[in-house]
Amino acid sequence: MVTFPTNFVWGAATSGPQTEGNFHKQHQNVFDYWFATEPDQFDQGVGPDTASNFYNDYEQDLALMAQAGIQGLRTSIQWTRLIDDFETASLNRDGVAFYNRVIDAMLAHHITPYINLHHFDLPVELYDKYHGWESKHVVELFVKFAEQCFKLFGDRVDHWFTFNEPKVVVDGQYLYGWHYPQVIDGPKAVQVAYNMNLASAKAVARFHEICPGANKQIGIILNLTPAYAASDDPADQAAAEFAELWSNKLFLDPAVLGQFPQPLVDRLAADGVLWDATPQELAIIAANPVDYLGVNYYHPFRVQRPDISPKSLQPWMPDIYFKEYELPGRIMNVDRGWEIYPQAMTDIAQNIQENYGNIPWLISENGMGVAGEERFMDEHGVVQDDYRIDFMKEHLTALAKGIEAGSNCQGYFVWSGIDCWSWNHAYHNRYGLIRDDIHTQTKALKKSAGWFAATGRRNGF
Ligand code: BGP
Repeated sequence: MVTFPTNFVWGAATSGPQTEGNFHKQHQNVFDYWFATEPDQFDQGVGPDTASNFYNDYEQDLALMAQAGIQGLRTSIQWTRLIDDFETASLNRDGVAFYNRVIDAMLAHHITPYINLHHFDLPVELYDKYHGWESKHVVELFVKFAEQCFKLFGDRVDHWFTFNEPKVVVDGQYLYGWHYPQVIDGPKAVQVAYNMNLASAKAVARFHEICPGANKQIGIILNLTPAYAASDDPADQAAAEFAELWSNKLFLDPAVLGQFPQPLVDRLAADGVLWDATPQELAIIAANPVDYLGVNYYHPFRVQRPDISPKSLQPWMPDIYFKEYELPGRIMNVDRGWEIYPQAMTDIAQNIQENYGNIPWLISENGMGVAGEERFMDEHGVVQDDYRIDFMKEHLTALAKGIEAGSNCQGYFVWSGIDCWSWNHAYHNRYGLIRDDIHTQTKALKKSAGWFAATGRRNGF
């Protein structure tokens, strides 16, 4: 049997923009705007405008999650729902009432809230006016929004996160164009990374002032993916070293250790693209490490030497130092196009234990997205998702090894509780323990929900 420590939290993760729907929302975030202006690139017609209808269905959805044994729910507050005026952070009454209802309903269902403040969902207005995360003014506006959240909900919410996967904002919105506003600019992406680190540290500082108390904690959610080198060849090793700095340590080091990794700073400075930082800001980052970490893990990062020379790519892009490749013979989640490699769970656990002071952490996302799940429905309409159960078992087994070795992992949050909207793939791949029929908005437990509940009760499998 694979067992977990007492008090290990069996949870689920989701986000506001991917579940709520736009109902009564005053402002658009970048994804609302993108979907409204370019709907053709998303299939199935259902977008963040409707999503999984959580705004209307939250009571029923939370009841189903409780049945699925979900003890903690990580979701997010949408900046564009809670706030009316971004400059003053004045409150939107309907937004305040909605999040109050949701948090109270979670507590009534004995589901512990874990609240995140930013899940890729920059208000589009702040991009139009200030170029979003490129601007330090937006850092200040984010902190004002965070303060409102802490004041409004800090009495009932003990566990907070500043950002979900800020590296995906850097990559998706400012470097490779996967996400709106599709800025493709290496030096700007470097500044965005710095500004988001600064915003996180400033929010951490305000949190501790507004919500003192040993039971109150705030962290950041990072998609930590060990960079595995293609070979022992020094060129591949150097590529993996840079990839590790750029993809993981860029956020992990400032958040936990209070400083940026020096080799990365040196490299960016030598390339003439180092961020604009002041000593005062660096002191804020140094003084405000997170209390705990959320780690999202889906797939490994396989890297090899780049096939372009550093001088050939102008303007600067990080890709001059490494190239992602596909490991021959790897096992794939074909629908999502991601390699399945559970061993990384053990490696991540070990890294946090050995290099980051064994800070408390949890898996804040892990899961399997599968297309066409109707294929696996039995005669009672229950999706027989044994593949998802196997995926969770394999990853949990690898995680348990890291915990046995002493890593301070305190929970596993599956992505996701209920099928939800995805940034580039809409409802194509389904991740939920609970199915959402997006045409009727009826929700039903999948087989994996029963397995998850039983695993939580036994604290293992
Ligand atoms: C993570 C995001 C989630 C979720 C998940 C699954 O990066 O934090 O919001 O979307 O990935 O990925 P996708 O939706 O792209 O299949």
